[in-house]
Amino acid sequence: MNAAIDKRYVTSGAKQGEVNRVLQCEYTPGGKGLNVSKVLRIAGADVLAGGFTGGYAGGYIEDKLKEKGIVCDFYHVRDESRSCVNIWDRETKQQTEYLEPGFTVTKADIDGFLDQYKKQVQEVSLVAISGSVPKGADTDIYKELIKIAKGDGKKVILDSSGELLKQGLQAKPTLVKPNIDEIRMLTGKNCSDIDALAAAAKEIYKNGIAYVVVSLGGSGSLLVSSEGIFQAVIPKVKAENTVGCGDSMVAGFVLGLTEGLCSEKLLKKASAISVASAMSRKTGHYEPELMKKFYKDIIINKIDKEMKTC
Ligand code: TA6
Repeated sequence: MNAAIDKRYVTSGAKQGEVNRVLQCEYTPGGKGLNVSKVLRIAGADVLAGGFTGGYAGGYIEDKLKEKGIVCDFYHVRDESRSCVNIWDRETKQQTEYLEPGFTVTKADIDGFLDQYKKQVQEVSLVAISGSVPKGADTDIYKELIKIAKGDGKKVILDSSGELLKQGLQAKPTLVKPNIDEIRMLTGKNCSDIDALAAAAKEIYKNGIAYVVVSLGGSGSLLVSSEGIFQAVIPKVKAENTVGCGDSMVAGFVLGLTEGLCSEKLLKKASAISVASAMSRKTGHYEPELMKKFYKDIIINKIDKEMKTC
């Protein structure tokens, strides 16, 4: 719902309080949902992108998406769409992000978006909901979007955080991908080791979420489903740009659920796309050849016996 222009800066020895010249910069359509959309297009999927865009920035975002063959059906507002800055400093080898909150939407904007969304849900096979929302949207908005999509018989993937995630879970999306901090917030458990993490994810699964994925960054990820608990062990790679890797993983889950893959293959596919995207300097991008290569290197361990369906 909160499209952005992602601006990737390369600096060298940038210092707070000083004038720093950017060595390289790259602009791409961003915001988690649009990174998911871009990765899906590379995989050859048909994608419809919705949410809010505004002003000249919004026009730039949509033009760039259309160049990639992504169907755009955004609700337009007058204010300018936001920018999200991702700075890679060559000297410190540090990556720093500045995420603007974006414009404020009114109740009329939300109602107009919902009318559009209800029609969009009828046209698609699966709904992926990712990232933050503009100011003015209530924290139960994702819960409402999930209810509408499920009411139309569509699978829903939710990748968000805080109250948006917590309230979204009440509508029982098909798949959620909390990180460790989010799963700690949701369950109140410390999740100090993989077994504790699996137990916490299982708790969310038992509340009616068919697939619970916990991203562990460089240590891979965990998936809990009715088929059991699986851990993906990923190869050590020299990442070029990790921004958007979680979004690439969501795109992998969209593809895998649409193909009807079993949990093991679903996690393997999503992990391979995520690792391949970390090797790309561009945000929300991966090379299919690299994904095929990594697919073979990813090990999926089943760490629990058959589980009863919830
Ligand atoms: O996950 C990476 C990223 O999508 C960046 O590309 C940047 O757009 C940011 O997250 C936006 O996050 P948000 O949750 O505000 O959509």
